[in-house]
Amino acid sequence: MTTRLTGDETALWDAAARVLDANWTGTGTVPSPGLYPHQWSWDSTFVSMGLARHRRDRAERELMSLFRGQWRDGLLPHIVFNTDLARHAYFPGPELWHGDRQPAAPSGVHTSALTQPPLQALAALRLHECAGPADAERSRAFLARLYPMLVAQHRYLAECRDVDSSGLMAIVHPWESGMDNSPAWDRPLGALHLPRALYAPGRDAYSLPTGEDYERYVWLVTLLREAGYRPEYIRDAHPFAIEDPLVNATYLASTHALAELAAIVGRDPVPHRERARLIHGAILERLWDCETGCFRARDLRDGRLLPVLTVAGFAPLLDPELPAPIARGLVDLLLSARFAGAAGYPVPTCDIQAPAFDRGGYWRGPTWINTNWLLWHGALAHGHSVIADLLYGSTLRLVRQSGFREYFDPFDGTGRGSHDYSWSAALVLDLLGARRAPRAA
Ligand code: 2M8
Repeated sequence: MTTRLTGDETALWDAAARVLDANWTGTGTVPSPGLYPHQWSWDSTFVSMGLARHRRDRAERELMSLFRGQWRDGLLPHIVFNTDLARHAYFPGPELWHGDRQPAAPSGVHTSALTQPPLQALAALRLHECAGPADAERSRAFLARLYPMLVAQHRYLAECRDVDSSGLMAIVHPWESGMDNSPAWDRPLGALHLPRALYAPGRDAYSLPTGEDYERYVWLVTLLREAGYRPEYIRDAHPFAIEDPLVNATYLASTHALAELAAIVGRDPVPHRERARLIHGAILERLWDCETGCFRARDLRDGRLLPVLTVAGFAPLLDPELPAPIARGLVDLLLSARFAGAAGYPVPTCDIQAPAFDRGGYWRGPTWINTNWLLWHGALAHGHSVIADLLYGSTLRLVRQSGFREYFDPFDGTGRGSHDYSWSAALVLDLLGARRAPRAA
């Protein structure tokens, strides 16, 4: 695509690049310096997709910095801590995880012991696709270094997170979904049996006001930590084990990407293709709900689908082999008054008509740039240009109006959460870059 940016788009591009420059630490990019001062895995991965169009040298370093934290069993942690910061810079810091006592944890790097949507192979492939002829050889060499780490990450997911032997990966904590307080998690979180002592005397442990969510998050980490994060514990006993459509749609997209990367670096793509086929089938078989016409998360502890429709339910659009009638149905639901149809600034993260919907509630209603971006890709993959154009336009309108905020009110576009949020800036670079010729770093 050789379209030139307009003056307005050039200004937006420069503003986005400035945010990423300011949030660059020298080795990686923090999501936002005040609120999130460490490196987060899906944040950094989105950032690398934007940097691919701006500073590919930094995009490579971003991914490598993330993989510095990879555990010996392949787990790619969701946080790599900057230990130069004061202990109270962010809670929970390294002390919650006891990584230093885990034989599989890396030495000399402090990390969490959870993961996040596995988008890294997809990012690596996009990085390669964005490389000009002058960078082609260097890009191949980078992929050759990264490929074994990606394979180890995917092996961990297949061996340690396929809790129900279904082909899908399970998340064991809401933080792993990236959509921390999504209303989808209310039921499994509400069913947790927390020790009474964690609560102020006389309070009902099961009433789940928002303020108690944090105790439940920390309690889940405590259980995992005390079990040494063992896969057998995760499989047989951990009370939170969920197959989420967004997490698994990214897992599928990255598995496809891994097959392509294998071919590029001269390795065997077939095992990745086979795994992708398995994931594709299992998403349809286990997470598709024909009654609501949407994908829903499955709670492996009671075998039931979780009731609330969220933006995660549209993420299987990322699967290029999703049957066309299902893709069409998803687009209709997306355009309906439950999602984009009643929001001036789509896509809200939760069904507007659900009682749990909260226009300012973090992952309970606001619009986020990363979920819009994922759906934009999904819509493009299925040739649904009307919804793709709607997502493209409304995402740029949000940042033009309110800046690179963390999330946005879906009705009036008011910016919320932190300012100068990295993935909001990075994905705008990618959106703008998708419609113009690459420019030199
Ligand atoms: C939020 O999650 C962290 C915990 O991992 C938090 O609430 O402190 C989520 O929005 C998550 O998706 C994101 O990766 C992280 C950093 O931006 O913040």
